[in-house]
Amino acid sequence: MRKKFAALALVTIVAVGATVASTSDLDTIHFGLAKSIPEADSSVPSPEAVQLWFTQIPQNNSVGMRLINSAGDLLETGPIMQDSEDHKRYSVQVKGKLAAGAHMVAWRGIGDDGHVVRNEFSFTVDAH
Ligand SMILES: [Cu+2]
Repeated sequence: MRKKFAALALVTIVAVGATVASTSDLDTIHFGLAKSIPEADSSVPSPEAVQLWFTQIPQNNSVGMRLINSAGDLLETGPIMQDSEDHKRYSVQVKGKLAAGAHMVAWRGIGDDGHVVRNEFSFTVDAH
Protein backbone atom coordinates (compact mmCIF):
# COMPACT_ATOMS: atom_id res chain seq x y z
CA MET A 1 0.00 0.00 0.00
CA ARG A 2 2.79 2.37 0.89
CA LYS A 3 4.66 1.56 -2.33
CA LYS A 4 1.57 2.30 -4.36
CA PHE A 5 1.12 5.63 -2.59
CA ALA A 6 4.74 6.63 -3.31
CA ALA A 7 4.35 5.79 -6.97
CA LEU A 8 1.19 7.87 -7.19
CA ALA A 9 2.92 10.79 -5.47
CA LEU A 10 5.72 10.72 -8.02
CA VAL A 11 3.30 10.68 -10.94
CA THR A 12 1.60 13.73 -9.47
CA ILE A 13 4.90 15.53 -9.03
CA VAL A 14 6.00 14.88 -12.59
CA ALA A 15 2.66 16.09 -13.96
CA VAL A 16 2.68 19.23 -11.83
CA GLY A 17 6.32 20.04 -12.56
CA ALA A 18 5.50 20.50 -16.21
CA THR A 19 2.72 23.05 -15.69
CA VAL A 20 3.51 25.07 -12.57
CA ALA A 21 5.55 28.27 -12.76
CA SER A 22 8.95 28.38 -11.10
CA THR A 23 9.17 29.02 -7.37
CA SER A 24 10.52 32.54 -7.89
CA ASP A 25 7.43 33.46 -9.93
CA LEU A 26 5.16 32.01 -7.29
CA ASP A 27 6.81 34.08 -4.57
CA THR A 28 5.77 37.30 -6.24
CA ILE A 29 2.44 36.26 -7.73
CA HIS A 30 0.94 34.40 -4.81
CA PHE A 31 1.53 31.71 -2.28
CA GLY A 32 4.91 29.99 -2.34
CA LEU A 33 7.88 28.81 -0.37
CA ALA A 34 10.12 31.55 1.05
CA LYS A 35 12.83 29.24 2.40
CA SER A 36 13.44 25.82 3.82
CA ILE A 37 15.80 23.89 6.06
CA PRO A 38 17.41 21.90 4.56
CA GLU A 39 17.75 24.50 1.80
CA ALA A 40 16.97 23.50 -1.77
CA ASP A 41 19.98 21.95 -3.53
CA SER A 42 22.04 21.89 -0.33
CA SER A 43 24.20 19.04 1.00
CA VAL A 44 23.62 18.39 4.67
CA PRO A 45 23.97 15.76 7.39
CA SER A 46 20.77 13.77 7.92
CA PRO A 47 18.30 16.38 9.26
CA GLU A 48 16.06 15.80 12.27
CA ALA A 49 13.26 17.79 10.65
CA VAL A 50 12.25 19.42 7.39
CA GLN A 51 11.13 23.03 7.90
CA LEU A 52 9.22 25.16 5.41
CA TRP A 53 8.57 28.92 5.54
CA PHE A 54 5.79 30.11 3.25
CA THR A 55 5.31 33.59 1.78
CA GLN A 56 1.82 33.86 3.35
CA ILE A 57 0.09 32.15 6.24
CA PRO A 58 -1.43 29.07 4.58
CA GLN A 59 -5.12 28.31 4.91
CA ASN A 60 -5.95 25.97 7.77
CA ASN A 61 -5.16 22.32 7.09
CA SER A 62 -3.98 23.08 3.54
CA VAL A 63 -0.31 22.22 3.95
CA GLY A 64 1.07 18.81 3.09
CA MET A 65 4.61 17.62 2.71
CA ARG A 66 6.13 14.36 1.49
CA LEU A 67 9.72 13.23 1.84
CA ILE A 68 10.81 10.90 -0.95
CA ASN A 69 14.17 9.18 -1.43
CA SER A 70 16.08 8.73 -4.67
CA ALA A 71 14.43 5.32 -5.23
CA GLY A 72 11.02 7.01 -5.15
CA ASP A 73 10.03 5.60 -1.76
CA LEU A 74 7.83 7.71 0.46
CA LEU A 75 9.67 8.06 3.78
CA GLU A 76 7.92 8.10 7.11
CA THR A 77 7.77 11.46 8.90
CA GLY A 78 5.87 12.87 11.83
CA PRO A 79 2.69 14.87 11.18
CA ILE A 80 2.93 18.30 9.58
CA MET A 81 3.02 20.92 12.34
CA GLN A 82 2.44 24.67 12.19
CA ASP A 83 4.69 26.78 14.40
CA SER A 84 2.61 28.27 17.21
CA GLU A 85 4.32 31.68 16.92
CA ASP A 86 5.38 31.98 13.28
CA HIS A 87 2.28 30.84 11.43
CA LYS A 88 4.13 30.79 8.10
CA ARG A 89 6.47 28.08 9.37
CA TYR A 90 5.63 24.39 9.10
CA SER A 91 7.76 21.35 9.89
CA VAL A 92 7.79 17.59 10.03
CA GLN A 93 10.08 15.43 12.12
CA VAL A 94 12.19 12.95 10.16
CA LYS A 95 12.06 9.39 11.50
CA GLY A 96 15.51 7.92 12.04
CA LYS A 97 18.55 8.75 9.95
CA LEU A 98 18.25 9.36 6.24
CA ALA A 99 20.52 7.38 3.94
CA ALA A 100 23.20 9.30 2.06
CA GLY A 101 22.02 10.56 -1.31
CA ALA A 102 19.35 12.70 -2.92
CA HIS A 103 15.97 13.35 -1.29
CA MET A 104 12.96 15.22 -2.56
CA VAL A 105 10.55 17.31 -0.54
CA ALA A 106 7.16 17.65 -2.26
CA TRP A 107 4.83 20.19 -0.66
CA ARG A 108 1.42 21.70 -1.24
CA GLY A 109 -0.53 24.50 0.36
CA ILE A 110 -3.23 27.10 -0.20
CA GLY A 111 -2.73 30.83 0.33
CA ASP A 112 -5.00 33.87 0.32
CA ASP A 113 -6.26 33.42 -3.25
CA GLY A 114 -7.51 29.88 -2.67
CA HIS A 115 -5.29 28.24 -5.32
CA VAL A 116 -3.63 24.98 -4.49
CA VAL A 117 0.10 25.46 -5.04
CA ARG A 118 2.42 22.45 -5.31
CA ASN A 119 6.14 22.30 -5.82
CA GLU A 120 9.16 20.33 -4.78
CA PHE A 121 12.84 20.72 -4.08
CA SER A 122 15.73 18.40 -3.45
CA PHE A 123 18.58 18.19 -1.00
CA THR A 124 21.40 15.70 -0.58
CA VAL A 125 22.36 13.88 2.60
CA ASP A 126 26.16 13.72 2.97
CA ALA A 127 27.91 10.38 3.12
CA HIS A 128 29.59 11.29 6.46
CU1 LIG B 1 -2.86 31.65 -6.93
